[in-house]
Amino acid sequence: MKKAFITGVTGQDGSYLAELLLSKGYEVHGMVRRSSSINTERIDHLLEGHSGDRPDFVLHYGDLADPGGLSRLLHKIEPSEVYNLGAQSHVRVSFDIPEFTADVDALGTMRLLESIREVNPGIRFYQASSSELYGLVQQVPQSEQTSFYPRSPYAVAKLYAYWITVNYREAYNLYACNGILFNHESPRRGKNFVTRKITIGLANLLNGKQERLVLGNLDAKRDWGFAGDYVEAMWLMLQQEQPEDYVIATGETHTVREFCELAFRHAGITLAWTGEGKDEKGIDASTGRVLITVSEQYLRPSEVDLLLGDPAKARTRLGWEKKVSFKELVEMMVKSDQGV
Ligand code: NDP
Ligand code: GDR
Repeated sequence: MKKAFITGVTGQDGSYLAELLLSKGYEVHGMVRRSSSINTERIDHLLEGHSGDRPDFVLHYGDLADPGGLSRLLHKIEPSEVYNLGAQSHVRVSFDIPEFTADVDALGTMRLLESIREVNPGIRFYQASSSELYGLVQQVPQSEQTSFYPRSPYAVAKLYAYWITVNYREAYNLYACNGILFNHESPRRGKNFVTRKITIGLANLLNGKQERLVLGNLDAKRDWGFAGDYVEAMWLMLQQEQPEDYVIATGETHTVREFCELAFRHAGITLAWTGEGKDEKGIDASTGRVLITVSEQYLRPSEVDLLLGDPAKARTRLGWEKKVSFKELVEMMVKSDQGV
């Protein structure tokens, strides 16, 4: 039986990856951070009916800031594959906690690679790299050949993690891969990322729990896919003959404004826009009610304006294709937050 170790198992991607690997017959070990309130809601369903004890799905306390603990876990678990999904993953928040972000996202990756080198260099390693590496737009669509220009403490930390993964592959011959994943969303997306904020906000507006949805930059363009599709690519990257880096994206880009329009349309509301910049408002075209406003508090000191990925290498080499379209993704999230 293959054994996998996942950092960030309590996050959006960790939960989908754990499901995928369990369905493939893996023994899955997940690392959980200690927190004052229980943080396993995305994976609790995997433990249901097992009296909290499932032999093929085991959780361990640990933290990417704690190198001794990482080594002890690798010794104890003896995994054949390690997926490093753990991170302070919010770009806006990284401007508020840059050192913590660098410690966990950059040095945490190096600590895990060091543990692999020390415990078992035969372990296959996946690093959760990000389209945020591209940052300031230099070329579209962005591919494995596009140069990087990170625009946030998060992206700079992920740049270190990207290169330390490449370096350990070249220096120590580790099977280590970067998945350069573009934004991917789901009903399990963290509530303060823009897509989920919109679909939850819409549900709250409809049932009267919220007056307005307050957003930041409506013009940012993102290549949004479905997280369930993207974890398959992570697994595929570790099943190849040679370790390589791959872009995973849909090849389509949409503005935050378009995401709002589509989400509200699913609820029968046609949005119209009035005003400009911070005075812009999204109104219900049939009633004139203001539903969306803009606040500077959600703008970033430096923004990434346009992300659009070219997944050609993943398609030809991994046989990977997205299954869920943008429209289906928005509908899935809207329905889920409305309890439909
Ligand atoms: P989430 O924010 O949903 O999950 C992040 C996970 O990391 C959580 O399990 C969190 O634990 C854990 N974590 C945070 N700090 C630490 C730490 N110090 N030690 C160990 N674990 C920690 O992110 P996603 O699932 O969306 O993303 C997974 C990874 O992929 C991240 O590295 C992210 O940066 C990267 N990525 C994500 C993309 C996306 O669009 N979703 C695109 C490209 C890259 P807790 O639950 O306790 O907070
Ligand atoms: P991103 O995702 O920064 O791309 O990082 P996020 O959903 O936070 O922002 C996407 C775009 O929407 C704009 N925006 C807002 N964003 C948030 N969070 N809240 C708002 O109110 C709002 N209004 C407008 C942002 O300015 C931005 O342009 C995600 C994370 O998952 C990273 O970990 C990952 O590496 C990248 O995707 C790829």
